[in-house]
Amino acid sequence: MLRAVLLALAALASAGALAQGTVEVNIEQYKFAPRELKVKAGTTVKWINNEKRASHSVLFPDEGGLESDRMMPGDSWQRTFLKPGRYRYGCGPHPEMSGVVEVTE
Ligand SMILES: [Cu+2]
Repeated sequence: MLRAVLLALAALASAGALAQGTVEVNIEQYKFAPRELKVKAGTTVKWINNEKRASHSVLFPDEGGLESDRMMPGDSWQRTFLKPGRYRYGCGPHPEMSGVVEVTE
């Protein structure tokens, strides 16, 4: 019983942290919106593919090509940024797409 209550509390706490610390980037019409994002260190950025058909990824060329799985319409992917810096990114299959996450202290 106590264990169940503790688990419920832990779930609530993590849900609260998520709601506070997550910023969404919408992917639609082959664009990331907002294209430039400024967040504090520790923030999670969640990319959501809102296309009708196209699939996309999130690719960080400055970090050895770190890339998300391919996101089908309706899929999302998230990354938590712990270190301040300017993180340029693009889309694997569509080099014309680009965005930036600027992480401050
Ligand atoms: Cu794309």
